[in-house]
Amino acid sequence: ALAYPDRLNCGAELLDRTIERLGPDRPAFHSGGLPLAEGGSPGARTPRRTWSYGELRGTVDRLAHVLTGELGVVPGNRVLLRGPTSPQLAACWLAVMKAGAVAVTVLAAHRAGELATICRLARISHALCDARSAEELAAAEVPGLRTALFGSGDAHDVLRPAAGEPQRFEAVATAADDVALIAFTSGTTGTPKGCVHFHRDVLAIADTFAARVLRPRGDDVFAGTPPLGFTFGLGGLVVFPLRVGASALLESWSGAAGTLEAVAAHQVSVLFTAPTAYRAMLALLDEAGSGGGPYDLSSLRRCVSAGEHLPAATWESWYARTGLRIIDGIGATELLHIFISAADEAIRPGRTGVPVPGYQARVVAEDGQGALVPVPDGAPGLLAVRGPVGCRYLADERQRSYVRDGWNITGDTYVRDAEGYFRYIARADDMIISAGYNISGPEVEEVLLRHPDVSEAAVVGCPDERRGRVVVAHVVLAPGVAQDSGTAERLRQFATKELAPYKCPRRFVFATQLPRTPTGKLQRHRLREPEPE
Ligand code: 3SK
Repeated sequence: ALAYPDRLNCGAELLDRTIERLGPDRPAFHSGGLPLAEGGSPGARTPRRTWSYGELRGTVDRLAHVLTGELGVVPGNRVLLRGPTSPQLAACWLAVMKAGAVAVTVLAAHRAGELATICRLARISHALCDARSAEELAAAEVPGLRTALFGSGDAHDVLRPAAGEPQRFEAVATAADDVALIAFTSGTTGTPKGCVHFHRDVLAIADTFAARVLRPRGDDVFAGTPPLGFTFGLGGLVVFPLRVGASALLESWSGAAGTLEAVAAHQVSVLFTAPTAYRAMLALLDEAGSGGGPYDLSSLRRCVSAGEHLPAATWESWYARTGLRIIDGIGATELLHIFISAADEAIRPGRTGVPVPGYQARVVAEDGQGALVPVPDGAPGLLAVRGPVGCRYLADERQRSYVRDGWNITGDTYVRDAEGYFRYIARADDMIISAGYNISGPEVEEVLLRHPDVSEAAVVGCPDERRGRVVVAHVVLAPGVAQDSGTAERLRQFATKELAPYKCPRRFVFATQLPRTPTGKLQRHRLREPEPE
C-alpha cells in the first residue's frame, strides 16, 4: 500500500525533493530542436533549449511569488492553465501546486464556449495562459477572471526572468488529500465533467503505473503527443519524469513525421502516444524502407500506448519494425492515469494486461436487483476498478453511476480470461446489437486494420428494419487505394474469412478522416445514423 505523510505537496515532492536527492544540474525539460514549419530553409530547426532542475525551480518559485503576491492567489483558488505543451506551461502547473492552489488544465483545442462552461463549473478565479492561446480565452468573457500571460517574452510575460538571485518559495503545506487538480473530460460524448484529484493522487500514479510497470530511469528522456491538458500527457510528460529525476521534451508538433523527428532529435527513450499514432508512424517507416530512412529510433526503450484499445496487429507490426514491445494500458481522467497494463515478457498482444500493482479490477454485470456482481472468467461485462486513485466528479450526479459500492465503473466492456488478463471488447455504449447478437465494433475494426488497404477504421451499428441494427464500417484507406466498389468487395471478402458472418460489415463507407475528440479518441457515436422516427 502507498503511504504518504498527512502533509504533502506534490509540486514540492516532484521538484524540491528531487533536487535534494539528485542535485540541481541535471536536465528537466527540453524544447525546440525540431524542423521549422513550412517556409523554413531545409534542415533549419527551432532554437533548442534545456532547463536544468535548478533553473526550473528558479522559474517556478518566482511565479509562485507572483501568484501569491500581485495576483492574489490563495490556497484552494482554482487556476486555469492553457497553452500548447511547453516547459513554461509545466512550470506554471508546478507553481500552482507549490502555491497550494488548484490547477485546472484545459486543452489548447478548447473553444470559447467550452472554456466558459469549464470556468463556470470549476469556479475559476485566475488563469495562466500562453500568449498564443489567449484570444479564445478572452472570447470566453469569464466574469472576474484575472488572467496572466506567459510565453510572449515581453514586459507582460509573467514568466520573464527577474533581476537578482531567485528567491525560494516555500511550498504551501497542503494536506495529502487537499485538491491539487481538476481535470475535465467529456469522454467521447456528453457535457464536460470535472474530475477532482488530490496531491497524493498525483504521486500515486507515479508510484504505481510508472514505478511498477513502466520503470523509468533517471537518464530517460520522455516525450509524447498527449497534451498536458489531458492527464495521460500530464502524467507521462511531467509527473513521471520529475518523480525519478529524468527529463522530458515538452513541445507540440504535428503528425507522425513530427513524432519520429522529435525522437531522433532529442534521443527520446520513453514515448507516450496512442494506437493511431503508432500506425501512422509505421506507415512512414514502411515508406522509408528497411533502414528506416531518415528516422533514427535507436534511443527508444519504452513505448506506451493508451487512450484507445491497441489492436494486436498494431502491436505486432511495431515489434517487427522496431524490436520494441509497446506497453498498452487503459486509463481514465476519472482515475487520473493507467490502472490496467503489462510490460516486457508479461505483455499479451491484443489484451490490455492485468491490474497495475495497487489496483484491483473485475468484470461485473447487473444482477437484476440493482446490484453489480462479478461474472465468470471468459464472460463479457462491465469493467470495475478500485485503487489508490478514484473518481470524484465535481458536483455531478453522474458520480452515482460511476462509483458503485466503492468500485469505479469505467463504461468499458471487458472479458477477464483464465490467466487473469483483461481483454477489451468495446465501450459499453459502442456494443452493437444486431439480430440478437452482441457485436464489438472494436473487434471488427481490429480485423479490418490487418488489411493492407486500411489505415483507420470505425465500426458502428446503424438502424435496420430487419435486424434492428447492421454493422457498418467507416474506413480511411491507405494512400493510393481507390474508394470504389472493388475495394469494398476486397474488404468484405477479407472480413468474411476472419469473422463470423453476423459480425461482418454489411456496408463500407469511405472517409478521409474519422471524428475524434481533442484528445484523439474515436467518436463512434458521430457516425451512427439516427433511429428512424
Ligand atoms: O482517458 C484515457 O484514455 C487515459 C489514458 C491513460 C492515462 C490517462 C487517461 C485519461
